[in-house]
Amino acid sequence: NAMLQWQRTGFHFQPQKNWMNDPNGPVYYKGWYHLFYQYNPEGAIWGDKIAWGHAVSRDLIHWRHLPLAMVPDQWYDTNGVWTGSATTLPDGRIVMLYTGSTNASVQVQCLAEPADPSDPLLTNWTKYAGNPVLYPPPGIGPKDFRDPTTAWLDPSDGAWRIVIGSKDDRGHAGIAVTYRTRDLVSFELLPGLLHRVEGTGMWECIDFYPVATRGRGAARGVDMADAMNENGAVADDVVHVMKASMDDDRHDYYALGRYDAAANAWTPLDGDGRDVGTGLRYDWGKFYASKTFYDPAKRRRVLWGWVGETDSERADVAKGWASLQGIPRTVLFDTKTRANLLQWPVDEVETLRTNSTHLGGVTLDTGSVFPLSLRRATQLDIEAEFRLDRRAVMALNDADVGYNCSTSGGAAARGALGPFGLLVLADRHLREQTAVYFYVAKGLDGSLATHFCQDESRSSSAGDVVKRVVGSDVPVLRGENLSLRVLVDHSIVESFAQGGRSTATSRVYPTEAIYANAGVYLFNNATAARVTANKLIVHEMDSSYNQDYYVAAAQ
Ligand code: DQQ
Repeated sequence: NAMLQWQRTGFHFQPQKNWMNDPNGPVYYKGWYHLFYQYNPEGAIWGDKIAWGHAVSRDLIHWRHLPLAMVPDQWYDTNGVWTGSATTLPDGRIVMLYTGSTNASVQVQCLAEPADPSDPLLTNWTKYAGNPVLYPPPGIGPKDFRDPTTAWLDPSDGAWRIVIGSKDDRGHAGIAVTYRTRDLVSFELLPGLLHRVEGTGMWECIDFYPVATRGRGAARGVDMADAMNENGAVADDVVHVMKASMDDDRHDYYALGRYDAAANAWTPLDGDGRDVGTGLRYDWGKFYASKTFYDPAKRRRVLWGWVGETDSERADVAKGWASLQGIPRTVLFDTKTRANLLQWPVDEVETLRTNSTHLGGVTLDTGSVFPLSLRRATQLDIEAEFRLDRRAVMALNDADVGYNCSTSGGAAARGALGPFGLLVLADRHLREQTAVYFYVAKGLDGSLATHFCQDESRSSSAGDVVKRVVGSDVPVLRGENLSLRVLVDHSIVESFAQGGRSTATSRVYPTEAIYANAGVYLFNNATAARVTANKLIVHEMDSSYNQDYYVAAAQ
């Protein structure tokens, strides 16, 4: 449907057509980044014949699509080749562990390896003849056992560990179970649970990885093996992130904790209040089934997340495709707050920047909107920093108490110290707009709290779209400005506040604010404070689907 063509992105990953969901087995191999993904070759909706799509890149931004890596062609995965992870063996070879949905819809774990390890593109895959390698253990439901993590070697015994997500019907608890294996073929269930959180339901796509918390190491990623000493004790400048994709509410939750390998236990640093599912999310918008990998080439940990559609299934079928992947994000421990991760678009995305417009120093009166003059505003990378006028401090007494993005009136509901920020994918009459904004309010204890929200409620005049106000409070430390990074790409707005302490991704479906009719505005809807945009740089972005790039790169 040509009418819907504008919704396709310029620099976010998507297949040429059909349905996509979770990122699978991201890995770096012989100079290439590989992304596999859940894919339905038969249409634009999820189905019972899910296969593994595959693409490769030199830089995580320019992708070359390859043939399907695996399809459901065995009794143990005939209902779907589901989510899995890559493991790099000590000799450099790669293996994949994935979930098969069997002919009886039982969830089993399976092993596959490249048919030709000398092929850097890893085009063909061979499933292990002895599959499946793992069945649901006693006490676990046959349909509640999926999405194996990357395996890591425990130095204490030289054997591999993997984690798989499930649920325990007693207490409707999400659980993480650990297996030990020497050969990735026969597995032993470790006693106890790596973790369990009451009331959170089925945990899909568990991710478990270390981040460094101190010194120069904190600026780099950490591979599992580098986080432990030879006895299997975790280094004291490392914490482990546990992430679960919660099937109940379809969000990716994480927490920081201590991993005790000998005890097969992980414990959240800050107790129950900030446990997996009760505290932090990777993203407050549409972002699910994410997975990290360690990139040895750039010594960083990179996060991929599935960004689904929020329009109707009917609209997806009409346009012939569904879903995007977010721009890959580097993940680091926040050494300033020491309480959260920092997520940031990989540096390589900046190579797409062209035509940069610098507009710093604009002051916005209360209740004002300021249009930016840009050539094209459908593909952007925006860097902005705001400061509230000094008088704002005086207005503090009037600030509302206990603001909440999702129950607020969004960008149109005025308070003393917010909302203010950016309107993107906005038409000339501002009938359609996606607002990315801050709102300063008082916390329940009277202290100052800054909220970072994304308001989708006027993002489209189409009716069959889920439109919400999403976001959360975000830590702002003494002396910091309020900062935003916003990636705009036709039908996706991916925003990062305070250097990546909080993020929000929205799918949007403007009908008027498309092509040359899309614009960007600064706005300040606070009633008591002027706002200055100290810094405002808008980069127009090239498209990444440039096949010539690959002809050159392959030679
Ligand atoms: N998607 C896969 C499952 C996983 C779910 C099936 C998460 O393996 O649990 O497509 O989106």
